[in-house]
Amino acid sequence: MLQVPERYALFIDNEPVAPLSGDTLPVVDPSDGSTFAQMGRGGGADVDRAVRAARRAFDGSGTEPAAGPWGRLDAVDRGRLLRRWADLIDANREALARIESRDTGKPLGQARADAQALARYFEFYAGATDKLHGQTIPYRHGYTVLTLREPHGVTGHIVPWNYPMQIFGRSVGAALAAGNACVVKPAEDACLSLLEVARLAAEAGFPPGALNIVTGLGGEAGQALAGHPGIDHISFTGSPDTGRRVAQAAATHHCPVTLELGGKSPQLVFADADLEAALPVLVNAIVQNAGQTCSAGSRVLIEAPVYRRVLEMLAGRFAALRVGPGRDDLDLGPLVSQRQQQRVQDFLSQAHADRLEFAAQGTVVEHAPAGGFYQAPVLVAGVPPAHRLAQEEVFGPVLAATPFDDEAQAVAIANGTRYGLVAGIWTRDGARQLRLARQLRAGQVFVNNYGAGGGVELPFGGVGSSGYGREKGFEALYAFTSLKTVALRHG
Ligand code: TXE
Repeated sequence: MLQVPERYALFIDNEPVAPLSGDTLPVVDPSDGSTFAQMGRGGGADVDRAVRAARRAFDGSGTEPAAGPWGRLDAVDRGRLLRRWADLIDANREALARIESRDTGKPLGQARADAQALARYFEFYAGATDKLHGQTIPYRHGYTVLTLREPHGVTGHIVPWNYPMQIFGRSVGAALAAGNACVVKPAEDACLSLLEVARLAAEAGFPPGALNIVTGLGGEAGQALAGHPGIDHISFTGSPDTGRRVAQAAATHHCPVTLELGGKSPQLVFADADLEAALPVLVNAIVQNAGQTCSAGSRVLIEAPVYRRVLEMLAGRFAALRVGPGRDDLDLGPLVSQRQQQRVQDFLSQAHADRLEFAAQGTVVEHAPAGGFYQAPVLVAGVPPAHRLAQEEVFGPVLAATPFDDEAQAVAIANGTRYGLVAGIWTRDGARQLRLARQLRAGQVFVNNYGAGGGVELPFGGVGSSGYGREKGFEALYAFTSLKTVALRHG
């Protein structure tokens, strides 16, 4: 059984190490606002230490590339290690879920699903390590041309606080499978589960330096990682503004970047839709993880003839939702931090001032501690497409409902934000399903379901301010490799 120690160190070369400064940051329990542990406040010098550890694991000490203990490992053996790690995560699933729930505030059941998804990522990528092929290319007479998929080397991963285990799994799982050594900077608001997961990697047998974790602040450890010249690829999940800063820092040494920057994802409900099937999915898509989900379905666009009916059905479900401490495993837990709570309340105050219709609201249970960061889920109706609530990511349990008259208007509203991550279509009309799947500006489109980004096998990522590059599935493996073309002239 994993225990929650009071002091968490960084994780470098398979060892817990204190930050060079000796500084720590408080770990806050969102359910009551109390500090229950301290984490290391890593800085630039710690990032440098972690990058050098990763380089040794990948390169070794000599001049030959990829000659370190990790870099020279056979693909099949990388897969076996990932598989062993997946099994250890599975065996420790309950303990990891409890840590994640306490650290992020999410309901225990949702944290359990995250731990399961993490193990599943490693299982998927474990099976892929020895199936990542190059090609032979027909070329001129007397030549043989082939392509090699080679790991970048050392990859950096900046992970947010909303789904630490899942986002770590999708990015680090694919990077390690492709043969890279990793340096990870978790979010200051939620990092404990990842330190435990790293410890399990050492137990599984990963060589020192293959996986390193530097906790700390975004502007310190995160910025240092993005700009470190020893990093060969950066994956970032977070806000568009920070994503821009990360890409700019990486550009100083021409380092490729994958950015996943959230969204304002719409679900389009047509009058012919199976409403009974749609309703629970529409609600879950914004309530899951208290709306702090990059792919949250935060806008629902409803065809005029069924607008009032759908609104009433949604309102009934919203009114029944209950919010409380993660350990109670209700529909929603608290938001991750006071800052996030304030952000959501600012959006709602503005909606109120603009006289938008608050159609329904859930309940925070009476026994929820006063110091916790609770926010009842809210359904706001008649939201004009240009309103801030329909344009910007709230990252909280707030669903904006807007009516539309016809298909063309629905597409125009759906595509009318700077984001483009996920979209959902609810209709029985097969031609419309395909037409809209093509017309909607998004990296993933779901028809008569909404994956909320789920599905380890499904490539995921955005367009516009939702970012670029793809994670998950086999696509992620391509992103974590660099393609080399070898042309042999043999006559
Ligand atoms: O994000 P940041 P914040 C969105 C969501 C949320 C808003 C603000 O709308 O309300 O962003 O959240 C690290 N260089 N998303 O402030 O700043 C930071 O330590 C390098 C959507 O938490 O983007 C953390 O690890 N790294 C999203 C990570 O970046 C830096 C998930 C995310 O923090 C850095 C989270 C810097 N200069 C928030 N500054 C999604 N796409 O799912 C911060 N970081």
